[in-house]
Amino acid sequence: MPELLSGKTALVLGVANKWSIAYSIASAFVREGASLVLTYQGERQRETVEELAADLKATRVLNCDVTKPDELEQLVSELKQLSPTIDAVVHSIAFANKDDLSRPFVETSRDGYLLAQEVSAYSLISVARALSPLMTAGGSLTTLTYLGSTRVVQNYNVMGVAKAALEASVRYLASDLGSSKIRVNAISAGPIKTASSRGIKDFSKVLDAVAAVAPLRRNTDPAEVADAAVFLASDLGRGVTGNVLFVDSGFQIVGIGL
Ligand code: NAD
Ligand code: IMJ
Repeated sequence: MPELLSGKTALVLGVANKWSIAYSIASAFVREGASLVLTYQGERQRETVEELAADLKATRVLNCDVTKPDELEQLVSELKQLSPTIDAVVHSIAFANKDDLSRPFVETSRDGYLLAQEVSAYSLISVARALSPLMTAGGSLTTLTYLGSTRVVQNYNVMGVAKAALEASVRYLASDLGSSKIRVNAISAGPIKTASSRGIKDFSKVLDAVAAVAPLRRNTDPAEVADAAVFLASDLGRGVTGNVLFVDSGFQIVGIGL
């Protein structure tokens, strides 16, 4: 099989550990011949991400907390020295206060709302603004979203509202950046066990409920999300922008599943 990303440089934001969806994506990108740059969120993650990056033979590992404009600027200046162009960017970042993912949605505080929006939605806009000038040969920006943006999913709450804003941002960014040949898309993944889902109340029940009714009658494997990300980053995805691509065993089409 020919490599789909050879000659391309990819930046992947959001690897925290080997269960991260971003890690599966990074490893599929390397399999397809991309040269890889990873970022981590602060000193606490550095060692783990550096070890994973070494396994993947990533060319560089850089610090970047997306809520800190100076760190994004620093990232851009280091990338400029590293590679003449960036061809693919993956944004796999979300955060909300844990309390806001278990209490009734109506109790969401202003601070909790703004935090979820800043980290999970606004950061896509700041990443696009910072990195698009480096994507001089055109390219692809892909983010991760979840069905809770358009449907009520128990406990997803403030994250659902942030994902709605993220998906709308994908469309506006796709419109702005299309003339620079930069495509912007989201992958809506089915529930996957990661650090961001493990602690969630009743998450195992969610996994079982999805597998029981999804057309494919199983849960989503992060490798399937990663292969869709390869498609979007590759030339095979050249006509696709402003889209939300569901990689969820088909769960989102189900009305009543028996
Ligand atoms: P994860 O915890 O491995 O990844 C979340 C990442 O966000 C971490 O690497 C964390 O460091 C990063 N992050 C949080 N705040 C940040 C900040 N201020 N600056 C930089 N990075 C920051 O969990 P995951 O499940 O791999 O989540 C990745 C993405 O996939 C998220 O957008 C999530 O909403 C989405 N998603 C997850 C699932 C699922 O079931 N796990 C399903 C659909 C979509
Ligand atoms: C998260 C909460 C509630 C229900 C959920 C999830 N379902 C799924 C997720 C059904 C699939 C995972 N997901 C799609 C996310 O986007 C998770 C985001 C997240 C998770 C945490 C947990 C730990 C924490 N803050 C978080 N912020 C965002 O402190």
